[in-house]
Amino acid sequence: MTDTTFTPRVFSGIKPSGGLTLGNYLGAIKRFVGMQGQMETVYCVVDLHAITVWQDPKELANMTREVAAGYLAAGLDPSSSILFNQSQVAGHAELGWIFNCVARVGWMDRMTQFKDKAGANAEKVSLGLYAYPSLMAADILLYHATHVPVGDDQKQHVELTRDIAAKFNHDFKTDFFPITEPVIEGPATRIMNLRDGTKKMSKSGESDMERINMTDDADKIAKKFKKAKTDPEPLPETVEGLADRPEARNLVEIYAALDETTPEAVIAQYPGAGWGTFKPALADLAVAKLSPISDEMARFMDDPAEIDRILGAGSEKARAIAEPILRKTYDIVGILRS
Ligand code: AQP
Repeated sequence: MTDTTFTPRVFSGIKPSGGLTLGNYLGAIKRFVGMQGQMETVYCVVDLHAITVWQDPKELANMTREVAAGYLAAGLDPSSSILFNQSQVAGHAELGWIFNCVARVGWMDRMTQFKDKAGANAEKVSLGLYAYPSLMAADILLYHATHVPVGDDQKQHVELTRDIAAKFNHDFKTDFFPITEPVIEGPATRIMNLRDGTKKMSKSGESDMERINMTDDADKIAKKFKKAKTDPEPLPETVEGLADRPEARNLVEIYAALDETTPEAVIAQYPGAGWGTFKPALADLAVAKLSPISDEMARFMDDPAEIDRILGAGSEKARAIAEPILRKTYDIVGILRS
């Protein structure tokens, strides 16, 4: 056994599989930016994950830039965090293959996100979609990341990462990989679909009306919240009254996350309010918080060469951390390199 201590390091990523949503912002980006400066932070645009489902080759590079623009516009500072796109650091795919040989088929069969995404079509989806959590483990462990901020939907994948690290360490009698901690906290760990409060808000959901996009203008945001599904009851007097009301709870949690407060404080501010009062207030708050970010995103997107430069420089810094970890992994596995 080697005595290894791990530098505290954050890793997380977002797929460029569509435009960023309010769920990505509140559940991920805003929290990523909040961890900047507290420890070393490595943030990625995970383009190899995006291609597990069909992506138009004419759009993919631009979607990758748009996610990078979202990070930057929300306050990610490339001089204090490493920002890059996954495919520019080949070690992700290399370590992903080694982890495909560590992870067990039975573990992958339990991944609920695969079941949700593949649905009745499981025979026809790509092998990449099935293996994606093992590549995600590689993304994290290639940097020996100790902390992974994610939304609630990714909890099972971070647990799988821990299982892969533990099995690798056990099989090769080492303690080379850390047992990473998921960081899932705050009022916005699972923002729900505006038309169905039992489903997660997703980039790739069927209807544009079910999500707020980071690039939506004020009119669109107001219209989407106005049309958001709710039950007929007004807001309750206390937060316990939201228990069996998924759509109402979702709108209150969105308000709380945008306003950096708690659902309790939101209910205390709007006790018994009707939707005709609460929805416009929520729309105004969302516009006030999101429009400076979407303006900034547009400014970054006007200069794609600058985004490419930032991602290229970030990739170099990422490779400097990843390469020794990958080399050592090959040595542990016993792979010949001349
Ligand atoms: N609705 C959400 N609420 C809170 N957090 C969310 N995240 C995604 N949706 C929500 C968090 O955003 C990060 C990046 O996710 P991703 O883009 O890599 O993958 P995803 O979770 O599969 O996101 P989508 O929007 O649902 O993408 P598609 O539709 O393409 O599959 C993660 O930390 C995630 O938890």
